[in-house]
Amino acid sequence: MLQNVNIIEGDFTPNDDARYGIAVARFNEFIVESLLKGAIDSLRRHGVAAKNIDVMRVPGAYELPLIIQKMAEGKGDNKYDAIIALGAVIRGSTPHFDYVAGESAKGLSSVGMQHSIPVVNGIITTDTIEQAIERAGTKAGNKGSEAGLVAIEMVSLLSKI
Ligand code: INI
Repeated sequence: MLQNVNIIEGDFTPNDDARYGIAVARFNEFIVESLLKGAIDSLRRHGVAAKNIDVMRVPGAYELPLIIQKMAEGKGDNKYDAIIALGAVIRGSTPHFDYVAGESAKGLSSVGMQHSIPVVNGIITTDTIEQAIERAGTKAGNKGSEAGLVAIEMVSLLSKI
């Protein structure tokens, strides 16, 4: 069925010029620092030079969309080909979980669409701290590493269309 069609997809071949921004929330730092390590590790292992990765820190996940919007507006040397948002919103420790989680996810997708740039959602939302630990480099992998891979694939795909 797929014979003779043109399939266009991204790959993980490094693009020497691509620049990646990572915006990281400090809230739940213990978890989020593992996501950050994972994201940087993914990018570096796939050939992205350290000088092409910028990390910006914000207080909490709720602040991520604004800083990512500023990053997406960057031009020249401050232009990013993809931006990764990293944070951890844990229901157990916040009464306004739904608000913080919902608003940050909505904000990220709106910036991505507005600027036609991949904004990768690496904000984990869990019921418990244990689940967050599982997604930050233990049983359930590292969502930061996955976000790094998604960013590379999307930069590659966008360069082909
Ligand atoms: N920010 C998070 O990144 N994760 C959380 O779990 C969280 N909790 O628990 O409330 C959280 N709150 C802070 C929020 O992101 C803002 O920094 C704050 O509301 C100030 O705007």
